[in-house]
Amino acid sequence: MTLAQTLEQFLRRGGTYTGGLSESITAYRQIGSDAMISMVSRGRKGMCAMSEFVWKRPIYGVVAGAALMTACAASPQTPVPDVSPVGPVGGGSVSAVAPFASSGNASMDSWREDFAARAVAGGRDAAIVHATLAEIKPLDLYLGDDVDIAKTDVASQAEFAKPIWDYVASAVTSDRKTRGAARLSELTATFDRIEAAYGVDREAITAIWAMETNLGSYIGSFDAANTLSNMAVEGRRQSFAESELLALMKMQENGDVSREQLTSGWAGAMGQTQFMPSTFLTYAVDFDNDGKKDLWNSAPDALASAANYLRASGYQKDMPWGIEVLASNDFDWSLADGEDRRLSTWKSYGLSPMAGGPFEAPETAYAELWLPTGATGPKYLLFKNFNVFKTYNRSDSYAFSVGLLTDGVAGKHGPVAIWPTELELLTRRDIMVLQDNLNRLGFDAGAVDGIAGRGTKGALRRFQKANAIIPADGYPTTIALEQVLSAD
Ligand SMILES: [Ca+2]
Repeated sequence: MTLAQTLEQFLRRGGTYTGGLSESITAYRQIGSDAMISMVSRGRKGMCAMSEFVWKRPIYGVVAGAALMTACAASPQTPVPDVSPVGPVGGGSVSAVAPFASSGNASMDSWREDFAARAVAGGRDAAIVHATLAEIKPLDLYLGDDVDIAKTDVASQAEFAKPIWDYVASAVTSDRKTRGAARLSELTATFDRIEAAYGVDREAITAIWAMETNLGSYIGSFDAANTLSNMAVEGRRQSFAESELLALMKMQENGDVSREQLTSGWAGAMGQTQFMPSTFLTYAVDFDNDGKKDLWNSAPDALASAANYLRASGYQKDMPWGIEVLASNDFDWSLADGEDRRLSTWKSYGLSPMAGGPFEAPETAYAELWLPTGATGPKYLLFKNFNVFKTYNRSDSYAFSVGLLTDGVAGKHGPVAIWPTELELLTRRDIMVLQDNLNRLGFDAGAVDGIAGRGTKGALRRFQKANAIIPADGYPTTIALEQVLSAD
């Protein structure tokens, strides 16, 4: 189950993020440990603006909010078509939208009056604008009372990041592999057509399907228009939410969907492969030829649409996403620096496939060396398809899990190397201290945010290299923190 799904199940059982500490603790218990890894793995660059919203919450809310961050990146994000209002079209009147009944929230009501007028001025159909926005209601998730309470000192909270091996264990389950393999064989004819049409490997599509909605078994029960309206009123992602609402209106104008069927996850991602409305407009296809682009009920439509999106993101058929590698004990781990090098170069440095035999990729292919837990855990060469997975969700842990599921549904299981579960993990406060001191020493770790993303790991790696510390793997352990603290 993905974080968004866990969160949504919690909400459906009557939970709330905003009703006070005890309920927030409930949220923490149910989703907290799943959530933190995304904060650690994603880094500043990949965090969506929603994170600013959750960072203001008390610590348990912050932990719960981390799931929001995950899910706000949990759907295709690029490219976003231009669906902004472009000014009056055809002399249409901005007062053409029928009056709305109050939503019960004054801010929501005034935003809706204004936005509906702008939507119609931009050329949207007044009746569809009205139908889209008529039933919106404030959700605690976005507009609850405690959004601005507790100017939280996140740093003071001794929360541990969830290690990547726990994330992988919950995402890459034997159940998902088994059911994914079964669905692959049931849908052989469909996948034959999809591969021929889009050039995307069926195992990768199935892995995305498994990660997003458990193979279509969990597609979300929010109303997309309502959740996006709440996001707009909350304000921090207003222009994004409004663009998506306009796309939602265009979907209806195009006759692709009816107002009633627009269910989504809590952040507005829809259907079995979790498309945002703008992504739907650009990439959704009617692959079963019934006249409807039905990503909710038609697996062929949803899977072909995902393949269409992955192709546009640069997917390379019959190429690996990643290959687990072996290296000698004296290997220079500082080469795990995010740089792409040719496979022939990596071979000349002594890397070989963990599974034995030759690398199943061309010598000229580019890959980066990735050490999810530093020098003592599994190590991977990551190829372009890994970054294509990240266009669905920018988290390394997410893309890694998609990759492992891609292999898993084909009967290949990894990683082979043992996770270093004995390593002492840093608290979020520790990571902030680490970042602050790396910055002080002139190794740019970026913002001091308690999240050990690629920027922080890169700074630590450069510090280790400059101080002849071996291994220079950039992995933030308690030992590494002590070394940084004792440096002048
Ligand atoms: Ca269809």
